[in-house]
Amino acid sequence: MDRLTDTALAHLAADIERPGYDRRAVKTGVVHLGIGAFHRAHQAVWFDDALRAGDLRWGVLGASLRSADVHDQLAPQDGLYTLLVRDGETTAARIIGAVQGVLVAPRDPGALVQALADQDVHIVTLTITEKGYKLDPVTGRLLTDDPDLAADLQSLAAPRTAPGFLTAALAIRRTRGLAPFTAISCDNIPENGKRLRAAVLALAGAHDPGLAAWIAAQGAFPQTMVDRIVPATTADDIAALSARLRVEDQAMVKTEPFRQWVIEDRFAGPRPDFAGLGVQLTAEVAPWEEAKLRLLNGAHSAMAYLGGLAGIDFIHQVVSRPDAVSFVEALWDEAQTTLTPPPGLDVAAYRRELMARFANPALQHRTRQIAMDGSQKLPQRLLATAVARLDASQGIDAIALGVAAWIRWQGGLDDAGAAFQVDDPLAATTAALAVGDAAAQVEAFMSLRAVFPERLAGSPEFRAAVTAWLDKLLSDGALATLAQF
Ligand code: NAI
Ligand code: CS2
Repeated sequence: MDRLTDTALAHLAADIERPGYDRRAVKTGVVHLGIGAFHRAHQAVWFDDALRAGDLRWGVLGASLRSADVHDQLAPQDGLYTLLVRDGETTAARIIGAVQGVLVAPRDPGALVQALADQDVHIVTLTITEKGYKLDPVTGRLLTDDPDLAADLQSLAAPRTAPGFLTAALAIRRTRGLAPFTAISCDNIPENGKRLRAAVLALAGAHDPGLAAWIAAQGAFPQTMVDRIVPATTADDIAALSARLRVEDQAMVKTEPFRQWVIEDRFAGPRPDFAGLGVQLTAEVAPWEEAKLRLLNGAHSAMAYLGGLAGIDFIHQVVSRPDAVSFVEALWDEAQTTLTPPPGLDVAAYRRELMARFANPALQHRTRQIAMDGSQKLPQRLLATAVARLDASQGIDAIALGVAAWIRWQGGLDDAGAAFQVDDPLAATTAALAVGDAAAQVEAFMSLRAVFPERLAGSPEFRAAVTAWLDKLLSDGALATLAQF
């Protein structure tokens, strides 16, 4: 079957939305690092909206810092792909034209550095997953013993890490008398802008204190909150779409109708008319970010481990169980008291909307996908809430069950005894801790300072609650434990 290309666009069925602007006239104004599914269903769609509105400065050059997969999917398709928006029975299809090409950084690091240094590039967005920042998840400090980061600290001639690429390109921009770009982290990490800025300043400072001072004074690393559920695409998704399009699209992404992007209003240069496109610009992102991480993502992670242990494949199947819904509501009751909701966020309505989003059966969002990289996710999703609750002398029962399920997951065996691979940068370490009875495991895990802060490790109440739930999970399994909750 032919591939989706610029020439194929004219032959698509009338109900498929098309870019509608002259793609040849589009300039590259954005470089995106980590062009996975989420970027293609979120930021790239807003840049596509800007292009459709007639501002042709915002084409996107994608880059992969690791594999060539997305390059190989998009290159034969002129960068085109389909955004499928699924809601129950309905599926809307829109072809996104914003992506102009994909660089594979390990093949040619210099090409990515030069692209980032281009005078027309004003914005750099990043979705490199939590682990791509090379930061300690608890303290946010640079992992200087990471081999790639150590290499970038030595030399930026051929960068390997995202902070390394940004720093190398900013050095060239400074030499050329260009303004820095605005670097927007779109990963689910707390204080994402501050952390990215700190990583870049640390690297720049190691090479050239003058460069670090220039970036500190003129650069912009706004905080952001990003939200849209984007499950990984499957081979079945591609086959079904190809039958509908009559051309093959290997780069398609599927998502839900909901989308939200809150950006701190701090830019180093030009930007699209974000506000006109429905992006929220604000002085204070933290309250939005905390609400999203602790409510949406906290529930997601807890459901991923409990559901995954019980052999439940998808999130909508988890929330089809009344006991799981009660558990999520209890978790949200605990999280809610720790929030300072921003003006404009009605938490009760937000919770109702989240539950409906989780229940969307057309999304097919795998518990296994969300379970990935838990060591990087737990601190901001569940543990920060636990700290705030304990500081306020409040209970942590539901959070403790979520944490116990994560610990149980590290053993790599589900409740039916089936083995699975724990996909996490700390998997080897956590596997060695997940031995013995509940008390022994909790004792061992509490010394894992990359995940559990002193405040929790030293809390008898936290330890006791996690141990009690882990004991139940080990003896009765996740479903029976949820039923007793
Ligand atoms: P994906 O698996 O499709 O893409 C991940 C991207 O990150 C790939 O480009 C990969 O090469 C890159 N990456 C992975 N490890 C890296 C490393 N160590 N260094 C540099 N790059 C690395 O995943 P997806 O769905 O695009 O999600 C990526 C991130 O986007 C998530 O981790 C999360 O922080 C954020 N996000 C995702 C949402 C979703 O529903 N999928 C929604 C909100 C945020
Ligand atoms: C999920 C998120 O994979 C995960 O860990 O919790 O990617 C979630 O889908 C998004 O944050 C929704 O915005």
